[in-house]
Parts: sequence; C-alpha cells; structure tokens
Amino acid sequence: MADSTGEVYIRFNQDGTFGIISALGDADGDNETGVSDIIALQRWLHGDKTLASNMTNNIDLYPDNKINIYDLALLKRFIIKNR
Ligand SMILES: [Ca+2]
Ligand SMILES: [Ca+2]
Repeated sequence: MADSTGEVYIRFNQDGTFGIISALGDADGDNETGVSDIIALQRWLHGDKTLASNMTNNIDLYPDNKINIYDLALLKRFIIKNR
C-alpha cells in the first residue's frame, strides 16, 4: 500500500544503475521501517524467506546491488537511530 505522501526516492548506484526506494529499510513491504524489517532481513539472509523483488532497493543500504550482512548492520543502526 502506498503511503499518503506517495514520495519515493531514487538511489543511484556506483555501477550507474538506479533503484526506486519506496521506504528506506523496508524489508517486509508494509512501507514502514521498524524492527519487523530487521527480522525479515535476518530470516532472508538465513534463507528462510523470500523478499519481494522491489524490496531489494529499500534494503540495499550499503549500495552495492547485493543484500548481505553489511545491509543488515546498517539497517539495525538506521532503525536504532530513528526510534
Ligand atoms: Ca516494514
Ligand atoms: Ca548492499
């Protein structure tokens, strides 16, 4: 569901590609960023869960087009700072 402002952000990658970010850090697709996204990303990194393809832009916080432990670490820091 889109948020009321409908704002999106565009992230430009080092390799020249770009991605649409609907909610920075949103891993589970509810357009909000919170602890549930840390859990969703951890589960995905353990192979327990699939992520919606459009979520990878949201959670590629260390922008290298890969989702890994670095993105999880930044997501945790991002959520703790914004609480
Ligand atoms: Ca979320
Ligand atoms: Ca990354």
